[in-house]
Amino acid sequence: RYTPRREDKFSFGIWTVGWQGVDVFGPATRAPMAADRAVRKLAELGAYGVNFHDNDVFPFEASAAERDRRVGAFRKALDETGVVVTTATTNLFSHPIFKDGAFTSNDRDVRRFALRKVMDNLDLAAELGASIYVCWGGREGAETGAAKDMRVALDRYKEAFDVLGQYVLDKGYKLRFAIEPKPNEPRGDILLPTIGHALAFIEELAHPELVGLNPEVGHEEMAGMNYTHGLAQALWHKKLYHIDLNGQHGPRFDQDLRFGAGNSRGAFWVVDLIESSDYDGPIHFDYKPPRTEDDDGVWVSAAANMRNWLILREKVRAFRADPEVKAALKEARVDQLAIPTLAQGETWRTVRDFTPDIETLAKRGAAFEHLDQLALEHLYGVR
Ligand code: GLT
Ligand code: MN
Ligand code: MN
Ligand code: MN
Repeated sequence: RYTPRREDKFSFGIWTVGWQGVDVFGPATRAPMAADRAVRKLAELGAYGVNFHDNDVFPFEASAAERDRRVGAFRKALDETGVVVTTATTNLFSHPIFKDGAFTSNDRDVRRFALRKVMDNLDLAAELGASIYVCWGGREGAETGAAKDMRVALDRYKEAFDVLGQYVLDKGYKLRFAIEPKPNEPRGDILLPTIGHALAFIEELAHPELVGLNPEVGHEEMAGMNYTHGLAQALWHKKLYHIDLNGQHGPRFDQDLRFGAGNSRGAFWVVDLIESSDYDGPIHFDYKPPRTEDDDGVWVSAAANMRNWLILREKVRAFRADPEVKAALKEARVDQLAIPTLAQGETWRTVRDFTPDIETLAKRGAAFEHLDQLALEHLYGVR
């Protein structure tokens, strides 16, 4: 009943199941996982696609021969399983040279090398058939005040997207970039901290049509934002290129829990929005199997992401089909918001002296609580 199918388009970052559990207070609790093993195991669980960083497939220091060998093994696993590369990205945060950022490092050589590193992996991404290229600028930021002029840093951030956009156009790649906002961690404060900041930034680029968003549940919730509302605004701007699904318990460190854990009420509305939208990218999970888990636990938690999506999808569909919900929606006048405030041909003159029955309007309840309780009862499984 909750078995993932290809058409569900579930995908995972290679680094998710491959996370060894290193955190600020302790070393790895699990062995390294080769990218090809991750692909094979994810395929067994019913995943359709993957996203990868260059250095999820081969190490930063890899020789050309080593890189080819690792990419070969990765490609073989993809071919043999039919798992698709939907998305790719660059690791611009692990190596010490990126300690002050990549595109916005104060060091120009680091910035130039970062562009080169992205171009190298754009070639591989195009070769493997990716259509979205994620840009998470985890190290683009600061802990201190005077060390970085944020306005100048934004000039350099824009310059990077302009150069990389031109590269993709000149090469004829069918790739679009998706910026992933995050407010903090690993930097004290990260540039482009929320969906809204990133949307405004995109409009200043040379090729805004090549750049959209990859919002992550936990990152928006760390900033106290409503993730579903953020997705809705990204959709409204036609900028929702990709989604990073996971779970988070409010504003605290980035938890990257499996989807459906953490804010499960929020997860219900995420599924509801995506189901009713024209988003047709992968249903992508970017989570971390907790450090407590062994290899078996990794696959239990990986499978649970997809299972939770399917469970919530069933609940959302039942909610939307429920006649009592339909009546409650009507009662809450949800449909009326779709009616333009001015009718065809009307102008400000029409409403310039509009005087409704203020007393009646002020007394009238919105009837939202009944509607929301019906949603919760579907979520709690009693309807
Ligand atoms: C890293 C980060 C994620 C980003 C990945 C893309 S890497 O794990 O925490 O949120 O999506 O670079
Ligand atoms: Mn992410
Ligand atoms: Mn995260
Ligand atoms: Mn993450």
